[in-house]
Amino acid sequence: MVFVFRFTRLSLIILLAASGLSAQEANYDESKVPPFELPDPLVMEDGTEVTDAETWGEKRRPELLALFTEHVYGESPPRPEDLPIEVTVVDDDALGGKAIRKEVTVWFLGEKTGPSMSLLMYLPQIARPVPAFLGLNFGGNHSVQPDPSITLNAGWFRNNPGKGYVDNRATEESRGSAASRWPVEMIVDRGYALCTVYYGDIDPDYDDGFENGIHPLFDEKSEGERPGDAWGSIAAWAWGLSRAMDYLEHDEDVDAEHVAVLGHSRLGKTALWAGAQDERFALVISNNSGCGGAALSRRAFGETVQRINASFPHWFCDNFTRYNGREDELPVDQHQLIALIAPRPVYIASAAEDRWADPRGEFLSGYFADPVYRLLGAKGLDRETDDMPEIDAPVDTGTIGYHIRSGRHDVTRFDWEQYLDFADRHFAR
Ligand code: GTR
Repeated sequence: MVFVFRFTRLSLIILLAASGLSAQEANYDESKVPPFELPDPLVMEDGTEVTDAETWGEKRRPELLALFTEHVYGESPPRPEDLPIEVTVVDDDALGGKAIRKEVTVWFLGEKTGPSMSLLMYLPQIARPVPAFLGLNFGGNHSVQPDPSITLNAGWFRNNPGKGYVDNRATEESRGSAASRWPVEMIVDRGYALCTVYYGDIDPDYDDGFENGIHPLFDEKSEGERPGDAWGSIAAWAWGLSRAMDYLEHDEDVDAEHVAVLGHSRLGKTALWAGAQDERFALVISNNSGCGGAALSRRAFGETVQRINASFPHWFCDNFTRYNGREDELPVDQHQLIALIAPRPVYIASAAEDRWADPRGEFLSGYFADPVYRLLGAKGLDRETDDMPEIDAPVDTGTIGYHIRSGRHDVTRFDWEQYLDFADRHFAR
C-alpha cells in the first residue's frame, strides 16, 4: 500500500495535545489528520496474503463481513421464510402518461397483518423488464413526487417543525418536499425503474432502546443488555433493502439482475452495508455517506466514530463504541467495506462543502479498495494517483466511480446524471 503511516494511541494523544484539539472537536485541517496504518483488505487476520480470487471469495470476504458485523453494524436476522406482498396501486397514467406507478406492500412476519413496508415504484412505458434503482427515502414516499395520490406512510416522521420529534405524522404539505433529490422523470426517461421505500417503515430513526421498528420482531426476548453485536438501525434499514430486493426478484417489470442500490448520507451508509452483504445488488451508490459509510474512520476528519456514536447511539452496534477515539484499534476500515462490493461496480460521491463527511476519506476508501477489484479482474478506480480529483470532474471510467461535486450535502441532478451514465455503462445498455 502506498499510503501507510505508523500510528499509535500515544501519537494521537500527543498530536491532539499539540494541535489543541479536544477529542470532541471536529478536525477540518488536513495537516492534523493523525498518521494511520490501514488494515490491508488482501491480508487475512492470520497474516496470510490473499493472492487469488478463490481465497478472496471463500475466506477473506466472509472474514471481512464477519468483522464488519461484529464491530460496526451488528448481526441481522436471516430472510424470513414467507414475505407476503400485495400490489395495492397500479396507475398507468403517472408522470403525464410516461410512467406506470405502483405501490406494493411487503409484510415482515409471514402474514398480511402486522408490520409492513410500502414500496413506491415508477416504471417507464417501454418494453420491460427494465433495470432499476432502489433507495430508501427520508421523508416518506409522498416526498418523492408532488402527486396527491401517493399513499402517505403511517407511523413516525421527523422534521415536521413544531410537532416534536417522536409523534410526527406524514403531512399533505410535505408532498414532493424531496422531489429535487429524486428526478423521477429523468430516471424513467433514461429507461430505468425507480423503487423507493420510506426508511421509517423499517425502523424509526431515534434511539428508543430498539422497542419500535423491526428490531423487536426478530430479537430474542432476553433480560439485561443487548449483545454488543446486536444490530443497529443501519443494519435494519439495510435488511429492509434486501427485503425490497426479494420483492423485485419477482416483479416481472424489473430486470432483477440489474438493480442498483443507492442512498444519501445515513442511507448511503445503509446502501453500502446492504450492497456489501447482498450480492444480488448489481451496482452500489454511496451519496455523501461519510463516517461509517465511505469515509475512512482512521482519518478522524469531520465526523468521527466517537461523535457519531454519541449523536446516534442506535445506528451501529454497541461494539462500535469501543473504537471511540481509538480508530486505530478497529479491525477494519471503510475501504474494506467498498472492497466487499467487488467486483460489482460501486460509485462514491462527495460534495465539496460537505467536509463533515470527509470527501477525501470517501475518495481514499475507493482508492484503497482498488487492489481487490484488480485481483478479481475488474478495472477498479481508473486513476493512478491518490491526489484528490478536480471538483465536478467525475473519475468514472473504471468499476469504482468517484466524483466530488461543488456544493453542499445533498443529492442533486448532477449526482443522478453520473449514476445513470455509470449504470448505462455497466449494465451495457
Ligand atoms: C448527520 C450525521 C451524518 C449523516 C447525516 C445524515 O447528522 O452526522 O453521519 O448521516 O446526518 O444522514 O443526514
